[in-house]
Amino acid sequence: MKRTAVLAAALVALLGVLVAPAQAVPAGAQVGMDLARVRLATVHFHNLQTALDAGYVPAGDCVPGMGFHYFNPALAGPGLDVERPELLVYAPTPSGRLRLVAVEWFQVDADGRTDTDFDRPFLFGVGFDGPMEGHEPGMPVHYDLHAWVWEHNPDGMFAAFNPGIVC
Ligand SMILES: [Cu+2]
Repeated sequence: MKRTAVLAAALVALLGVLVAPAQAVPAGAQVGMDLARVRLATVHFHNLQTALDAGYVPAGDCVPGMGFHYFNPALAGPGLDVERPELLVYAPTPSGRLRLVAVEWFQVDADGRTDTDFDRPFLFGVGFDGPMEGHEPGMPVHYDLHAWVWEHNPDGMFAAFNPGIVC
C-alpha cells in the first residue's frame, strides 16, 4: 500500500475508536470503563512531583469543596481527552501534604459569553458546568467538568464540589 493509503486506513480506524464510545455513553458500564481509563492515566500523579514534571503548574489558592488546582497549559487548546485532563485537583491532608482527589477538564467558551451555551462540551454523557467567568484574572469564560475519580463524592462523581474537602 502507498503511504497515504496506510495513513488513511489508520485514520479511519482511529476515528472508529474515537466515535464508537461516544455513541455508547449512556450505558453505565461504558462510563465505568471510561473512568477506569482516567484512573489508569492519572494514577502516577498521586506523586505531585510527577505532575509538576508533566507540566502541571499550581493555579490559585485552595478552593473550599475542591482543593488546590494544578493546570497544564500544554493541554489548554481545543479538544478534550479523558486521559489527559487539563487540571488535577489535590486536597490538603492534616499532615500538610497534598493528596490527588479529582481531575478536571477545561474548555474555553467559543463566544466568551455566559448567556449562550451552544458549544457546551460533554464527556461520559455529562454536560460540562458553565459557561462561567474565569476564576482568576486572565482566565477566560469557560466550561469545566470535575470527576472525583480518586475520592468519593457524596454529591456525585461529576459534581463540581465535594463536601468532604476542606481547606
Ligand atoms: Cu475545581
